Amino acid sequence: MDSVFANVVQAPEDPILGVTVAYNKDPSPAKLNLGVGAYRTEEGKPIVLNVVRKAEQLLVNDPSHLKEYLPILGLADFNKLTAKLILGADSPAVLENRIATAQCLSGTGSLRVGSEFLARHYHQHTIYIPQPTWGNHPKVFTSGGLNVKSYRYYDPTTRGLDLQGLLEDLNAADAGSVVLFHACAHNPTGVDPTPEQWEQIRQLVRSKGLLPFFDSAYQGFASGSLDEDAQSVRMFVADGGECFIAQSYAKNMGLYGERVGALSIVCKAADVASRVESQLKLVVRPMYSNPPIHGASIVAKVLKDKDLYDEWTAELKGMADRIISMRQQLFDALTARGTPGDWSHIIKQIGMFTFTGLNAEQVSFMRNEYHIYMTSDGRISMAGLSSRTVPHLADAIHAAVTRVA
Ligand code: PGU
Repeated sequence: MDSVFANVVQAPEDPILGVTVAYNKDPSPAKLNLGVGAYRTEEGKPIVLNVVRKAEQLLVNDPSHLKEYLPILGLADFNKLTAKLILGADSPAVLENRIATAQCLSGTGSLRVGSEFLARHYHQHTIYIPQPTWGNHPKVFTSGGLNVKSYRYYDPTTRGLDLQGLLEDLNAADAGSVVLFHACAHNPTGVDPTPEQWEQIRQLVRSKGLLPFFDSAYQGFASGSLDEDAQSVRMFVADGGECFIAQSYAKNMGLYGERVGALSIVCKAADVASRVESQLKLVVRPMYSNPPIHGASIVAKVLKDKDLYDEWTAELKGMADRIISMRQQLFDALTARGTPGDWSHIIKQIGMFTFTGLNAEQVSFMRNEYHIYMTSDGRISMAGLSSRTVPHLADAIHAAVTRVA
């Protein structure tokens, strides 16, 4: 008897996580995984932050720390502190209790819960996402019940922001549309608007009555400063208008597998926020009932304790600085090899990734000949690179550019 699933077709691997699957199968000792955005040390190893180890030790030693179910929207302390982290402790929205926050399954889960909430309670079901963007965005929002459209963002000829295109597209968007922005360190391009450009965008968004949805997956990872990387979001919240924010602690606290993040909905009034919060519970309860306790407890410990917080920001700055130094080293290595083309975007781009401009053929050449793995759009994770591996990558890029059209 045939299986009742005999007609199920083989699905393709995920464009980002599938790179790791292919990398793991490669027996070459020279292999290098620059696909997934996950931090590696100078030794090329994953890392658990010291401050996270300390917080975990404190939790283990605390007999009052239990494994009970959390409330539907998660750990209350965690939610308060997480909203403060992105908005600033002195934010009027925080002080006036105008924020509904749900602890969610990292950044992805926060985006998904936000999407489901919008599909149920917001009159406009269209969300505009930048072109290009993180590959999972269209899938999350479509699965979450929204219609996805895109706005121009990146200009490949200048390797910079297409501000004109962005403003034109948002100006032409249907009234009330939701607009997704990367709070900082745009993935995959590494191109962020300047503060002046953000201000222009903000004015257009508000004058058209669009609803901003910020994806903040890299706070502190771009500049090394948590406050600086939150400026775009704070600018939009300062005008008193409403917005959605999805936050992740995957990168900035290295809690990837703990799946810890939050969705905050900033409202115009406290009573609205409280009703919104009540409805968020109805979204979450049938999806996963309530979020996991461990990761959120770590984060709450770190954010509550001044010493732990200071230690965290120092470790975070260390990671951001190492990535920035990798940019310089790769740029210098290509310059030393006389690799054809202008590579200054490597040092200009912001955050975890360099959007190299390498095409899909060059990417597959580098995989086949050099065992270097990256996403097919030519994005490389600078955090996966180290001083030891820069020459290998520079050799591979040089060969790809000179030998593959
Ligand atoms: N939003 C953006 C812009 C991201 O880049 C990522 C992760 C997320 C959200 C989701 O992160 P969480 O782990 O759910 O908090 N992007 C990385 C990690 C791999 C992946 O695709 O999930 C990346 O390499 O693009």
